[in-house]
Amino acid sequence: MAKYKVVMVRHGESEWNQKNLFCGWYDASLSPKGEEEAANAGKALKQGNYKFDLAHTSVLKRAQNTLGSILKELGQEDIPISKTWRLNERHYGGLTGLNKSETAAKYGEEQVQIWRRSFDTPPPAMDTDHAYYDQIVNDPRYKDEPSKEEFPMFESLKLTIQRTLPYWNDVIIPQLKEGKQILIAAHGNSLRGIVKHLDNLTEDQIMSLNLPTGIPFEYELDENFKPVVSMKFLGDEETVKKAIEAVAAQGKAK
Ligand code: DG2
Repeated sequence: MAKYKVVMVRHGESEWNQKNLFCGWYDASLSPKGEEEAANAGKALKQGNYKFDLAHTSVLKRAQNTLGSILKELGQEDIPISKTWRLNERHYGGLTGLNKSETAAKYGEEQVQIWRRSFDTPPPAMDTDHAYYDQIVNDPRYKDEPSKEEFPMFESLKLTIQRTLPYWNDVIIPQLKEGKQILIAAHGNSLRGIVKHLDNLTEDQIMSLNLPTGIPFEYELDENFKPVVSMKFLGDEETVKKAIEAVAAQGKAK
């Protein structure tokens, strides 16, 4: 029987999703379509009568603004919001800022699929002369954490999970145990990490999972935090399917 519920959402389309650029820790804004997706996510949750006590998000504005928009639609803007780098998108290393299709044309679709979806093959590291190195490394939002030792220059999904899961286990689980209704607004890969953990997916199974932008999904969990209902999207099946296919296709050479 389900004892806990948690709702998660990948942010609405960002300007860099729209341009099909590897984004990672670059702090892209929502595109107009992404803003609309975020508002629609809020409307869908409102229609479903969702009420939240607490929300969690990353330190990146595409996730924070999606959350803000959802809470505004819900009329629940005053709930406490925790922001953590542990929910950030995976760090796309040297690929940050490159166009996914152009990268596929240059290195092959198979290589891009490995960089995007393999479990433990990381993208190339972000060198100190990378166009976005200074902007990311010296961003004041990271002045306290992550520590210099923890600060990534690239992340595979495996490495992303290693820094996201402690937050799930040490912060979110205790709040669920207290009976809190929780909403998490984060990113394609930080959420894929949580999904892999919850559904106990194999490395192969997680490779084919793509999360659509701006469509909330719910988990119902038993007393051991095992899913009773997995990834129930709040959207019609056809729309969700198309949105998932669109994400998968981003790594195709044109
Ligand atoms: C995308 C995910 O992250 O890209 O960093 O480019 O969720 O923050 O838009 P998000 C990025 P893919 O792994 O789907 O290529």
